[in-house]
Amino acid sequence: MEKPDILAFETFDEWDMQPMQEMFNVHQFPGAENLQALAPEVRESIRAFAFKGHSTLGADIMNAFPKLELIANYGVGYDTIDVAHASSKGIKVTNTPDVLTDDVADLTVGMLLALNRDIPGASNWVTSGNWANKGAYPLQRTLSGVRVGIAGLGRIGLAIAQRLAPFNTELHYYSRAQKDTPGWSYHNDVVQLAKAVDVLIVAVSGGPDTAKIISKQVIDAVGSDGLIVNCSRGSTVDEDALLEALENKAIRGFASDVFNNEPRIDERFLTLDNVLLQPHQSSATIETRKAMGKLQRDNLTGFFNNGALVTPVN
Ligand code: 8YV
Repeated sequence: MEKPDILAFETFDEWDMQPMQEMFNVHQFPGAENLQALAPEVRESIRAFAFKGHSTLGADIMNAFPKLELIANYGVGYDTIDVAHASSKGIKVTNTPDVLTDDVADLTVGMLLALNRDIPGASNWVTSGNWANKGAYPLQRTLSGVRVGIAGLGRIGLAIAQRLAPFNTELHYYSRAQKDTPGWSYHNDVVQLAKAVDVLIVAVSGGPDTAKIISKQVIDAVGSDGLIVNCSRGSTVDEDALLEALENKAIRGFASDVFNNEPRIDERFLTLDNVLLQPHQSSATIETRKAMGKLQRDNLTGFFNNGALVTPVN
């Protein structure tokens, strides 16, 4: 059987590219502005996208590939993919859930611990010689007994909550429907959740439904003693309102793995001393990235073998 032609977006690690090339004729996406760099016969041969990254994948790109049948996303979030348009054209979309849940939850808890105790600042205190010259580092805050609110109790939000429960925290959450989680307080509104907690963790999926769900009102409700930690998407936060709150110390701190306009994030973040910033790397371990690549390929091969998708989105 002839190998199907597919288009790879962004660069893939060798451990992904090699098996992909064994099964498919892999062509490289030249960028949305540069589609004419693909010969028309190549463009017309492409049957699937091995999508990776966070660029916009809209109707214009999909429509340029008349034989496109499948978009296999490397990642659980697919907010930049126009799934409605894909569905309208009979194009299937898949993602890579579950395999990254633990790593994302681990990094989120790590960000909270690091922000709350200012672990990076304290490390700098030692390496700069301040410990020897100036003495003890300023006192930080405890996590024990703190009220933690999780906005979005899907797979990742739940894994974060399960990790934080043994830290002797009081758990609150917001989600569209109440879950069977005895002892955790449900709020059907994010502002109400923010009012009830000391730490707000953002774990909703990205996309239009959650755009700026962390609004100025939510940020104000978190208050000057509160922290916000974001592991979802930059789009979920009103960044202007957040930056203003951080500059005015209207909240105590912000930790995040995700931003608008990554990697060229708003430069105001870079000058703040009450933030902990990560380069969108919560799933970035060798083990998880290999598992994500395998799941993406399993969707591609399943589709071309017998139409079976492991983790369909639409
Ligand atoms: C990215 C992510 O997919 O899974 C997601 O939704 O945001 C990440 O795991 C990863 O950075 C590759 O682009």
